[in-house]
Amino acid sequence: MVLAMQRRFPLDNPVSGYHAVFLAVAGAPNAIARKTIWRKHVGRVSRSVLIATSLVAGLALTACSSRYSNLPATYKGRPFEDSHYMAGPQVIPGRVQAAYFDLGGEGVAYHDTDKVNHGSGELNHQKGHFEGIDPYISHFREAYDVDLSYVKQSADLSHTNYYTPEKNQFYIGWEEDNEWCNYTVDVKKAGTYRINILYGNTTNTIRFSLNNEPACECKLPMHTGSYHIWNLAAAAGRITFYRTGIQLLTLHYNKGNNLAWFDFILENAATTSSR
Ligand SMILES: [Ca+2]
Repeated sequence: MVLAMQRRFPLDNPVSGYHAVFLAVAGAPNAIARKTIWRKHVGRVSRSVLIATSLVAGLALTACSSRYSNLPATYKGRPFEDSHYMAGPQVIPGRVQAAYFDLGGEGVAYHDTDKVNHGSGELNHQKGHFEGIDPYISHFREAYDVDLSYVKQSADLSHTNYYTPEKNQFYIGWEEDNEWCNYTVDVKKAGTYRINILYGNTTNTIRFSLNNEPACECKLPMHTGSYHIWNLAAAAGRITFYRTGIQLLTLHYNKGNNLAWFDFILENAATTSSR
């Protein structure tokens, strides 16, 4: 239990750091050892402050660990976060951003065919693709294998779209068959949802699995004529979340599209739900 929590919340986190010190002090063989550990890691703070802080930290860690207990036991990924996005798991009902796939790397949070990020890490370093744009946007997650870019005035908004995306909207592209991305999501209402998808280019079928079980097939209904001509696939598919709480949603996709976001719209709420 403790090891599992420490893996999920590394020791550079002050909350888990205090908790780890508390555990070390509690496990020390004698008073001298306890005092040494205490002073080494915490300094000359009062024992009551240390105990109170550690108890709070322990309770917080237990609550977080419990919150994530619905994820498949073997899953080692965690929700996306960075210096700009700190909202935690994406919420359903609501919009799941394709580019906010989980942290954890190849084979854990995603599968991508090659090690290059052909958008943020390649195309967007070329002239005409980054000037005047916040580097956070033009080079978003460029160190990741999953190929990402953003909606540009020149490429995406200088013509008529079937559905106009927002400027600077992130999307995943350069897709290949059998690639996938994981999203740790927070389902607030159990029930059946329809999924609207913002996409570009070809007709296609994409799939979602839920907690590693097949859950939904979505149809992208028409060829838009270009990766940069965008369309809304309304009610592209339907998915049922049988319970509320933190769950693992996996997007399985194929060659031929840009994918920006997925709107999960509740159609029929479940009469009962459980965590
Ligand atoms: Ca790639």
